[in-house]
Amino acid sequence: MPVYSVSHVENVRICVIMVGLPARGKSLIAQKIVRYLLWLSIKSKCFNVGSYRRLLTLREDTTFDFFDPENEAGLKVRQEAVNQAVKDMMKWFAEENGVVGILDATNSTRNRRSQLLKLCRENLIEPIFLELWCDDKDLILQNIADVKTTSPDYVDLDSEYATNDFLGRIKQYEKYYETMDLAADADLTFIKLVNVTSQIIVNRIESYLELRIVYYVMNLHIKPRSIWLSRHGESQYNLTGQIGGDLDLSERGWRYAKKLPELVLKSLGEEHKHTNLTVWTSTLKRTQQTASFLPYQKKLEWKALDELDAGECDGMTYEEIETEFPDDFKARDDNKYEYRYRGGESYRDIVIRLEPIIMELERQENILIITHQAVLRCLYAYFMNVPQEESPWMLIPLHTLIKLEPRAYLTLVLRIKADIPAVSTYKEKGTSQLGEGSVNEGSVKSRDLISNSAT
Ligand SMILES: *[C@@H]1O[C@H](CO)[C@@H](O)[C@H](O)[C@H]1NC(C)=O
Ligand SMILES: *[C@@H]1O[C@H](CO)[C@@H](O)[C@H](O)[C@H]1NC(C)=O
Ligand SMILES: *[C@@H]1O[C@H](CO)[C@@H](O)[C@H](O)[C@H]1NC(C)=O
Ligand SMILES: CC(=O)N[C@H]1CO[C@H](CO)[C@@H](O)[C@@H]1O
Repeated sequence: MPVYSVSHVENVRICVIMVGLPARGKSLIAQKIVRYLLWLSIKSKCFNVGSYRRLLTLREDTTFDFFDPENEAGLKVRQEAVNQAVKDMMKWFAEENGVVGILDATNSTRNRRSQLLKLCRENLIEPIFLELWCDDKDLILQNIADVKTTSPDYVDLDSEYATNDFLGRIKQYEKYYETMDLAADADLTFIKLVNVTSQIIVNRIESYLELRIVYYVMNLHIKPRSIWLSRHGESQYNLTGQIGGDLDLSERGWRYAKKLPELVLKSLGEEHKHTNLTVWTSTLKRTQQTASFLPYQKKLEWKALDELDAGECDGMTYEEIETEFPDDFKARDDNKYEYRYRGGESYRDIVIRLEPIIMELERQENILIITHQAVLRCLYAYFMNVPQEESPWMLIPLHTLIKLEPRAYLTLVLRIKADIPAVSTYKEKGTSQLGEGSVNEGSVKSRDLISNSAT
């Protein structure tokens, strides 16, 4: 049963220790795991040793020589950075009831790893090593390109300089790197991903939560790709402000459907205009009609993408709900994420049914998803790390195409408006009236390292 109740993970504490040379995508994967677990309401946090190091040194001092194992000053600073990160992580486990902490460091030697192992065991934390091993030169160069354009270490630096410096840094680590090994590390819990996921070695996975993490990383790939999200075009129910149902598009909704292929092309740009997208819709007519003019062969319907089930309130307007079920109306406003419609669903229920969609999305490349407001909010929250208190209130207007481009340290967001009017289906807290009022896109905050650069 894929339900993550708090009691289920009670008393389980896991430390994921990243292992791997620089430019293997460790930070990217560490952040993705955190984002995924937070989305499932499992308290997680990433402790990135690189950011601790940056606080301890000036950038001028961190050219690749700094990473030479013979460079004592450099070694001291790096050791200090690891110590501080570990200390903060232990404090977070103890004082904030953290469940999954990720230590994002190189931890290149067996000796270093055994120290961490000891510390975890002393604190009753399950350690799991996650190694990213790769000897595919193209992949490494691609990672370097990504890091260099987005890492704080290389802001404003010349591109060729940055690449060479980074290659130099990797060489320094290679001097003492020891990979995870089935013989030497037989007793440890670890996952080793070779060339991303061409080969996966899994050793001694014990708890259910560890297994979830393993399953998630097994689905990941790091090929560049984009994900497009759109709500269906305006539907007939807008005339009346009713929710739910399975009605046809309105005339303006059809206009949006006809315009959608052009919006997608615009978002692809001239260079990529021949890119093949796969289109996913829900099983409801309004999403399939919205997809009907798209020139792509591959279209899939997912029941899991259907709109939040409003149960007994299906087909009612918000005003009717307020009159007929005043307590429910208020309860939903008070905690929209948890509120479950009579005989229907809550936002949390949607997140649970979307989990297979997220897994499949991670495995796929370019996907365009046409779905419904509540479902789209949950998907967007996953990619943009939007907290639960905010996600059910996010403004995702009709007739707007959203393109998400996941990168190493952030997700780029492009919103393209179709310029076809539509009614607002946004309901603010405390009213049954529809309309966007004072809420704007600025209220959608992105957290941590995953930032939102809307254009
Ligand atoms: C990883 O990929 C590279 C390049 O494709 C290949 O030469 C190498 O054999 C692969 N390594 C393993 C262990 O699969
Ligand atoms: C949608 O609703 C607006 C006003 O609420 C109305 O002007 C418009 O005609 C409707 N569109 C259709 C045809 O459904
Ligand atoms: C996209 O898919 C179509 C049909 O499946 C195919 O004819 C076309 O060559 C593909 N285009 C690219 C760029 O792969
Ligand atoms: C960044 C990092 O964790 N590096 C450490 C890995 O382990 C070796 C050996 O203990 C240390 O010298 C590094 O500083």
